[in-house]
Amino acid sequence: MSKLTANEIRHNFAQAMSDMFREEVPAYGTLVDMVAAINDTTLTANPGLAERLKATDGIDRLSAERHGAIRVGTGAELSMLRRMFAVMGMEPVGYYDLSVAGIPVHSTAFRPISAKSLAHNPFRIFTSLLRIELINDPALRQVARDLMASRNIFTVRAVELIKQAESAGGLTQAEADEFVTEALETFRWHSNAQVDQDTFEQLLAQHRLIADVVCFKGPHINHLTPRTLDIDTVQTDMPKHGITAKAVVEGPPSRNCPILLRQTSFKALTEAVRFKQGDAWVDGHHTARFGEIEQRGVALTPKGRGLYDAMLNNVRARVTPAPDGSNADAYTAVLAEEFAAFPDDWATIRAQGLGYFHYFPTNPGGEPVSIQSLEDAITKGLICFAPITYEDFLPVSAAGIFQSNLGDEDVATPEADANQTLFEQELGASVLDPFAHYAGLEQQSIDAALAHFSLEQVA
Ligand code: OOG
Ligand code: NI
Repeated sequence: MSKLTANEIRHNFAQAMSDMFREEVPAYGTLVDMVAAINDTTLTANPGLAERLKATDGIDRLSAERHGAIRVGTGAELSMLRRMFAVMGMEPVGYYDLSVAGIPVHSTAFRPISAKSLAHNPFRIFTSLLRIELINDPALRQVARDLMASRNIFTVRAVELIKQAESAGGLTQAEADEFVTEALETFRWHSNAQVDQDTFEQLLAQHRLIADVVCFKGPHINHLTPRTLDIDTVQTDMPKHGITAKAVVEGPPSRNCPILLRQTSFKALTEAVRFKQGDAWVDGHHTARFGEIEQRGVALTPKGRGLYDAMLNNVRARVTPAPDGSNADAYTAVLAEEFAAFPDDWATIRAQGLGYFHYFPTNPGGEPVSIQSLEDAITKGLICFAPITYEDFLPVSAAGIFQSNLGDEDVATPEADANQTLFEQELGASVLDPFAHYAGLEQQSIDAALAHFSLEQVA
C-alpha cells in the first residue's frame, strides 16, 4: 500500500497541533490572525520581497509556518521523541546550552532540513532536556527522578506506529492519520498534576522550570509561533488586540536586510490546575503556556555570527532590558547604535562573507555562455543571489523568552556547563551542525547555477 511522505505527515501534524493549541489558548489564535493580516499587507507593499520569497523559501509555507517548544525530563523521553519526529522528517539540528543563562536545560531543534522539505512545511520544535544533575538539593533531585520514572509521555499506540514507520519505511494514509492523533497526545495540556501542592511548591522554589517539567503527565506544548514579515508592527499592535507583549523584541534591531531571528512573546497565562491530595484533588494554578511571534532573516556564516555575538555582547554590557519595560527605549537605541556597523545591504553582506546565499542563473533557458567564475557571472548579471533563511534559534533570545515566562526573579542559577556529548548520548544521535548545513545548501545552489554555464580556463 502506498505511503504518505514524511513531509505530508509533518504538515498534518503541525495543523493538528495548531488546531489544538488555538482551542486551548485563544490568544494564540488572535496572534495567528494578526500575523496573517500583517504579512498580507507587507507582501502587497513589497512586491520585491514576495518575488524573493517565491524564489527561495517558497511563499506558500508562510501561512502554515510555526515553531513550538517542549521540555522533557529524561534521555529516554528525548530519544523516543527523536524517533517520533523522524517519522515526520524532522531531525535534530544544533545544540543550545541554556545553563549560561541560568536555565537548567540544554536543547536542540527538530526540523526538516532539505530545501524541498522546508518549502513544504518548515515546522520545528525547540526541545529542551532538563538537567536534573543541576538540582542542588539531593532529596529533591530524587523526587524529580522518581516522578520522571513513573510517567510515560507516549501512548502505547504511538510507540507501535513509530516502530511500524521505522520498519516499513513510512506509514500508510490510515496509519499516518492514527499516528497524528496519537502523537498529539504527548503534547496535550494536563490540568491534573501528578504531585501534591507541597512538592510542586518545593520544585518551583528550586526552579520554576523544574516544576513545569516534572509535575505533569507530559511535555505540554508551551507555545506555537507564527512567522511574521514585520515584527515591529505586530509588537506595536498587540495591545490593540488586548495582548501584553514582552518588554523588548529579542535579537537584532530592525533593519533593511533582516539577519537571523527576531522574537517577541506575551507572558505565560496563569491557568487552573489541580494537585493530588491523597485521594482528593485541590485547586491550584500554574503558568507555562505563552504566545510568541518571530521574524526570520538571513542565516549568518561563522564570521557573521561572530560579529552578531560581539555586537550583542556590547549591547548587553551597556544595558540589560528591564522586565517591566522601563528602559525599553534606551535598550532599542543602544541596540541600533551597536549594530550600525553591521552591513545592511545584501551585496556587502555577501561580499564580506557574513551570510549564506542561494544563487540562480538569471536566464536559465538562455544560450550557453561562458564565464570565468561565479563572481564574473554575478558582475555580468548572469547569476543573481538571495539570502538563505535562518531556520534555527538563538540561545540569548531563547533565554530571554524562557525568562520572561518563568517570572524574571528566578533563583537557582546553575553554573554554565555545556555538555553536547552527554546531550547526544541521551538523544541517541548526534545533532547536525547548522553552519555546515547552510554551507552545504549554498554550495548546492552554486553548483546548480554554474551548471548552466561553461567555465573558461583562466590563466
Ligand atoms: C523554549 C524557549 C525557546 C525560542 O523561540 O527561542 C524558544 C521554552 O520556553 O521551552 O522557543
Ligand atoms: Ni519559541
